[in-house]
Amino acid sequence: MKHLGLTRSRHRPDHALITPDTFVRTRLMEWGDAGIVLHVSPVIGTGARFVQFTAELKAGSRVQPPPAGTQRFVFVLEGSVSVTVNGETRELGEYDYVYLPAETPHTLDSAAPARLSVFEKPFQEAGAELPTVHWGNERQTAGTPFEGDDHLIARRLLPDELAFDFMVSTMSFAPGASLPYTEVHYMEHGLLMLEGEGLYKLGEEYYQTVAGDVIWMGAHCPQWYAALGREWSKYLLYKDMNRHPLS
Ligand code: UGY
Ligand code: MN
Repeated sequence: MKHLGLTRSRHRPDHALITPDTFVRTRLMEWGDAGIVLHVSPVIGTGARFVQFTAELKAGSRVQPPPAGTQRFVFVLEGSVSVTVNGETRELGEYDYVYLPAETPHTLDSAAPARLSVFEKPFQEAGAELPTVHWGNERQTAGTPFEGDDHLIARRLLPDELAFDFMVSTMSFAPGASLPYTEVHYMEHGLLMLEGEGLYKLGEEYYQTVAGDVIWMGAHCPQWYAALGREWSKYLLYKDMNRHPLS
């Protein structure tokens, strides 16, 4: 039915579902020859306060830091990338990630094609504590039952510290598990469906959601998810945190 222009993608003032059949590539100065699919930015819906994109690196791509004042979080979806920061180089593979604070000189280099999920946000300073570089692997990160449900596991990929003004986590759902209630909150989300499938309620609408889909949830967008199918489903989730709305 592609020839009729049908798609599951939807763009609403307070949320968006963006499915891979509608991805369009561009380039960004800092990302050199990498293909960039910009999913979420200040121009989406009524506007986002962060940026989410997928970066498709080629063999030999070299990446420079984001614009001044911007933090970067990089999660490896496929392939590997070497990250050099503070005089140290680490090779990141699948589900490895790194958080790079604002004003931190660094480079990313790929010897072979790689696919990365990236979140970037202007840093909101508050107090003397500054966040520092943070590395990890999602699969080696301890999970906790979300609101007491051991069929719904949350993994925080960044330290739960006030110095950080956003969090990236994963949420893993057993088939049939769901968020305990429809959430409505000030904080925004950027989401990448990593594994499995389910039903996402955004505002008043229910969307079939599968691995590869991207979702943006604006401030106060009612949100609920239930996992379908026979496998666990998992999504990567950005959320702003720890800052006064008027600061
Ligand atoms: O904690 C959260 O905001 C998270 N449970 N939201 C979500 O999964 N949509
Ligand atoms: Mn939420």
